[in-house]
Amino acid sequence: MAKSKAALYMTMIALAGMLAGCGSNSANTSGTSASGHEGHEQSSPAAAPEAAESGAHNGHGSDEKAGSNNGHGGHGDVDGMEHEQANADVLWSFQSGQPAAGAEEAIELNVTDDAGAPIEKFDLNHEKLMHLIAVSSDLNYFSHIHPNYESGGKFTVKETFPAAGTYKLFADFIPTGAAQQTMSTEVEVTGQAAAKVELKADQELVKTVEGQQVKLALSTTKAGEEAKLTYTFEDAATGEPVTDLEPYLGAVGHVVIISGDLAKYLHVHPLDEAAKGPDAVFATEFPEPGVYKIWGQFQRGGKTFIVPFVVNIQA
Ligand SMILES: [Cu+2]
Repeated sequence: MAKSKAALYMTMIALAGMLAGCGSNSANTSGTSASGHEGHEQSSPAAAPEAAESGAHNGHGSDEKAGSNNGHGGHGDVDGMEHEQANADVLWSFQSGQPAAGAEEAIELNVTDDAGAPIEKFDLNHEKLMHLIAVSSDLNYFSHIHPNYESGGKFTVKETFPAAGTYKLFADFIPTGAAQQTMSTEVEVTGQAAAKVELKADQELVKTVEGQQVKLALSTTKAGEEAKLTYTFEDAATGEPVTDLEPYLGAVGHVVIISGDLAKYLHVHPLDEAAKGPDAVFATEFPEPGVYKIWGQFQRGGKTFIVPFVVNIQA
């Protein structure tokens, strides 16, 4: 990339960051992606509970930190307010300067330490070095993708934002020897906006997705308590329990939870990663009262599917 272009790039990122900070529009759901684990789906990853308080980290430097409590790793903090270890920083670059709705955008993430030196080594976490979740500000659009590691702390990935508006992107990764990090940014996408979808708690936590009837039970709907999320699957046509769920990124399912104000991000892995159904159980803790959207991402018959639910968490 030529120098002048790089400069323009950075300017645009800063601009995008500023725009993102002051408004929120909506975007649409892209629907379920048929392709394995990459792509846009209306759902998400899962894992041991890693709660993250997502700060904001824009191209111009405001920092967003997400504490993380990685269930297998055992480090990170639940409330995400502080983390001592491994303060990573991510510089986000959008190749076009400002993404346009419907156009494929190349995204570059450069991971550095606090001093600005590249972080070059990362641990695999559920088969990937980095997980990236992009959501529209109304949480109607959800995309779970996996940036490729180039070298020198640089990751690249392509994403097509479906409609205009503000999007929030969360990258989670584990610098070798450090706690899991979640960094985020906001970006304003130009073009045709979609109708904003109201985020409203589901009356009933049951949905039929791609032939499976999926129920979600929460052991508590109170903030600050350990909440077990139990998904139960049955064949929608026959009513038979589903016992042949397949591993997706090394576990029976992946769950991502984001608060309605986009401030809290939790990436939760199953308690028993080898489960095959009819139950898949996850444990986490909702840090604060409010509305949360929960995307469960599962695989059966070689096909991944995403099950979204919206819940209300009380004080
Ligand atoms: Cu992922």
